[in-house]
Amino acid sequence: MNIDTELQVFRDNIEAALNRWVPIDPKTPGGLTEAMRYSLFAGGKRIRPLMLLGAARINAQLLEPYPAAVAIECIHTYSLIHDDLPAMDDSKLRRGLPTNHVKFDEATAILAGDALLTLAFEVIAQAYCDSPGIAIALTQELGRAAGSAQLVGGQFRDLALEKGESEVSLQAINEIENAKTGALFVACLRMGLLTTEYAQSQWEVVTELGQTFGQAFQVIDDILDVVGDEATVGKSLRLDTHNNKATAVTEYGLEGAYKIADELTQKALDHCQALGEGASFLRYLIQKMRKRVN
Ligand code: GRG
Repeated sequence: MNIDTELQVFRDNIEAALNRWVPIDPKTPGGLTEAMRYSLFAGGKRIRPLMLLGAARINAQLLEPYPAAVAIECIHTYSLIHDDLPAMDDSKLRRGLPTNHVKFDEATAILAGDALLTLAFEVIAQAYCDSPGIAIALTQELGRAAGSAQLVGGQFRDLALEKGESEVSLQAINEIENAKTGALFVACLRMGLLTTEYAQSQWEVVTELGQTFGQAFQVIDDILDVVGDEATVGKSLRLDTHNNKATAVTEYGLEGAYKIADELTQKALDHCQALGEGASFLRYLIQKMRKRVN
């Protein structure tokens, strides 16, 4: 199978798995189901589940990776719904559509996010219950990456910076971006590995790879915030400028930011080298993301 076909197969399977699992319980109120699925199927790139599947194909497969991929996309979508709320970024556009709270209302958006966050852990518990050791390890990875020291903690620190409650520095910004973006990227790769017969040395490599790829992804996000148009990128832009946020672009200029994105992309590709031929899909994904326009 060529790699473009493989991407399409992965994408189709991710959509089918999301359809199957969300929501897990048919007793979920109709309005809540609608709000959860509205953001989940609004046309995201599915980069995190694709990374997980990319890591899951490095070694011989032990367990089906798709439920873990569903869990990660649920967490990511919840974080976007909550990030867009008036109390946070107050964004009107996401994935090319009105944000969840604009389409429904604020309370519904909060609850849809809460339900997706909770569902992620239920999916893992249910799908991997016959392999409790792996289920626990997957839960730990996801909980850590989504929790108070990483995703939520990074968001908290970001808001504190915006409110002027803490000192802006490049180091603080890098730490926040690693927490908000990098930690989940690392978790995707580790969770993918956990569904395979992996070697400990690979665990260290994917950790470095996830961090580096997360940084590259973030710098490209900063660039798109400046050079992109909302119709193509599909979300509210110029928020960084509006919020006076220090980014790779404000610190190093556009040209400097492109150079950093290239360097980080190359570093991520170098990490893939250590994972051998099995990492060819991850290499492809990293190259594709460098050229992304949304
Ligand atoms: C509210 C707990 C909480 C966390 C919010 C993820 C996040 C933290 C904020 C989103 C804002 C942002 C610009 C984050 C950094 C980059 C990023 C995660 C972009 C969105 O991810 P994509 O590009 O989105 O993968 P799609 O829509 O393609 O899934």
